[in-house]
Amino acid sequence: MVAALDEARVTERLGEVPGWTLDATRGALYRQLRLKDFASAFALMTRIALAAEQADHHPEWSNVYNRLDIWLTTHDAGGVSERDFALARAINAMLEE
Ligand code: H2B
Repeated sequence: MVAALDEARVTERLGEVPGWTLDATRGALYRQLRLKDFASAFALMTRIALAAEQADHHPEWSNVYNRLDIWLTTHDAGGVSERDFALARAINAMLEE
């Protein structure tokens, strides 16, 4: 069982995950992406899905054409945990490739 980080701690650590903000209402790390087109967005979602399965940690997300909104929250902990930072870092690494 993983523990949720408190809001101040999450805010403090946002520098580790450029592009992500705290969505305090949802208790989640949030990032909005605009890809080239739908195919690019869905390709990225596929990669994220595979990483999520491997880590057994899954995103909440919404996709409209080339836009992808991602919320990372740890349901088991009721907030943002280390696992969300790990997935945010992994997604950022994919975007840098
Ligand atoms: N994903 C996320 N985002 N939060 C969780 O707490 C979580 C998960 N728990 N994926 C996992 C699956 C858990 O339900 C399974 C049983 O390991």
